[in-house]
Amino acid sequence: MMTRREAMTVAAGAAAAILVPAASRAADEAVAGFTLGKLPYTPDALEPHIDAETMTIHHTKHHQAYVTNLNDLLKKNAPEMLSKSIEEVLANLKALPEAARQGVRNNGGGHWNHTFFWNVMAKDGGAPKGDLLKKIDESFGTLDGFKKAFTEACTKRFGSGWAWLVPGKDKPLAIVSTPNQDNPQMEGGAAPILGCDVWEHAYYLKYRNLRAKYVEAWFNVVNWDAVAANLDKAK
Ligand code: MN3
Repeated sequence: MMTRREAMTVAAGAAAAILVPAASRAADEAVAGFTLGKLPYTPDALEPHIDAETMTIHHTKHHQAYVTNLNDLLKKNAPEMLSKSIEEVLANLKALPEAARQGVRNNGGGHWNHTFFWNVMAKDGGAPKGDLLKKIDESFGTLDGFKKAFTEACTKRFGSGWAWLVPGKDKPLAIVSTPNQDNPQMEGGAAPILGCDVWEHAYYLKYRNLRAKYVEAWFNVVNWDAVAANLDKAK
């Protein structure tokens, strides 16, 4: 498939007399808004821990819906935000018209959270080591201590939401949980270094009502190198 820019270049080449001013072309492309990124692996890559059907529906239906709804809301209410980064949009929710604010929070949060989530998982995620492991030990005693506390945050989140590992204040790392598609940055907190989606759509096909079983399996596909890289970025 040809991208829009390539199509324009071809068209411009075929009819050299038609000139598209660069500025208006950029503005036109910006209006397209946010797009659904590709998964960093095939949908079946995380089997048996996360099944391909769940992954496919989660990415192409749920995540896509957040992107579509976010674009629709911004087109109607704040088109200038369509050319911003998703982080900028989420950091400026208060600047949005009130009628659109909660919708952008939900759908923009959904877009950021899922993009982040796909990238902290991998087929062979390895184990935490080096500075990351040291900080986990300092904060939670042991890796098992961390897993226990994180699982508790996942299972105690009432309804839909997320559990996050974030840079801490008293200790190097801390666990927080947020409802809906919120994330710690929305309230001015630091960017998370790991997150787990505990909406039922993330696990119900395979694990039914057993959220703790899903979280236990999910630890097998945590991409610890990505978590370590997120920790480095947070420094
Ligand atoms: Mn989800």
